Amino acid sequence: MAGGNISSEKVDLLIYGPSRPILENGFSDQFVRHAFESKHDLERLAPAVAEKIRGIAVTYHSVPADKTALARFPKLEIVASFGVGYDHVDSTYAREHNIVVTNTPDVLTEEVADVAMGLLIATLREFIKADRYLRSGLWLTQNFPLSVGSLRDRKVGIVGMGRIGQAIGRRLDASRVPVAYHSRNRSPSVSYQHYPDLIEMAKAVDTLIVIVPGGASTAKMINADVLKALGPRGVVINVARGSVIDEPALIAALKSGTILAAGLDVFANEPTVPDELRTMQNVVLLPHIGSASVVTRNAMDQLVVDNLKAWFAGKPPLTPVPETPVKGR
Ligand code: NAP
Ligand code: 8YV
Repeated sequence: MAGGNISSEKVDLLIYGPSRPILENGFSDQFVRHAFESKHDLERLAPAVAEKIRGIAVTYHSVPADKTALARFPKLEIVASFGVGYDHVDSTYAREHNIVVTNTPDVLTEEVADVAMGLLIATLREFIKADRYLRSGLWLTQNFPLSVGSLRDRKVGIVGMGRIGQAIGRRLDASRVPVAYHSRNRSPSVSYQHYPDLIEMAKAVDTLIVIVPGGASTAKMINADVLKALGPRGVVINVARGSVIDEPALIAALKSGTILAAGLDVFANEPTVPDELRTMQNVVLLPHIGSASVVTRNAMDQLVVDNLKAWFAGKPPLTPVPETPVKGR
């Protein structure tokens, strides 16, 4: 990747997606900010301004930094994306055009692992139903029914044993729950049983926690065959991307009793969630809040700003994605 110019000249930046205080106040007056909330808004960007843009902050996963969007900016050097997942950024186009892409790994790992663990327990022990039960006054007449699900008799298969998968594993270890995992490569960082074949793992466990990146290589990997292999005690927790699950197959499996329950933080067509899921009793649904605390989202925003500042100070970006490595700045 080519380096940004180290000079005192002004740098035009595009803030693409919702803006927030750290993105507004974190840049010195060396930077000229242009803010556009959505792809639709971007169409209003004057070509004379587009020609000056050298850096983009993509501030939410719902704004696609696809080829059409990126191709508007002939002088683009860096796309600093908010979030560790960057399946909404065309990193292949970026690599081919000498544009570096950065994401925000690590700063959200423990937060997302907390949510995965909370979602697992809430799903198994039916916290949401129990809360509704109490509020409705039903507790005054009889105790809440015992939950069929429990963490105590489970074996969890983690799908994806990267940064967040390992943090989820640590939480399951502390809870004394046996763990196995599926990924394409064995991880040298863990000693859990590795299953290169997802169906084989689904047969061997009764719970899947899904935490792989989105994109073509993981699209609909949790399909009807995997759900059938998981079996009638099966529970699926998805904190990865909606694209990773075949959503109609999941709905059918939940309806027919092919699996027991699901806890979902992500959906195929966010923020629209199928009515069938919204009316089911054996699911817990969260509006993509894996990293959504003030402290963690601020750390993610700060890393977006720091990547851009490092680049335009002539230094290597802090967290380039593997597709666009930066060497020797
Ligand atoms: P990471 O460190 O890059 O780990 C990714 C893991 O997935 C690795 O173990 C990788 O192993 C595995 N993997 C990748 N492609 C695979 C494939 N085709 N089949 C099987 N395994 C595959 O990423 P991370 O930091 O843990 O984050 C993981 C993902 O979580 C992000 O990309 C994002 O989509 C999602 N996420 C969601 C939220 C939320 O709010 N719900 C928050 C943060 C992150 P191999 O390469 O060996 O296969
Ligand atoms: C963010 C996420 O909510 O980091 C990710 O991959 O999914 C979440 O932390 C999302 O990226 C916001 O755009």
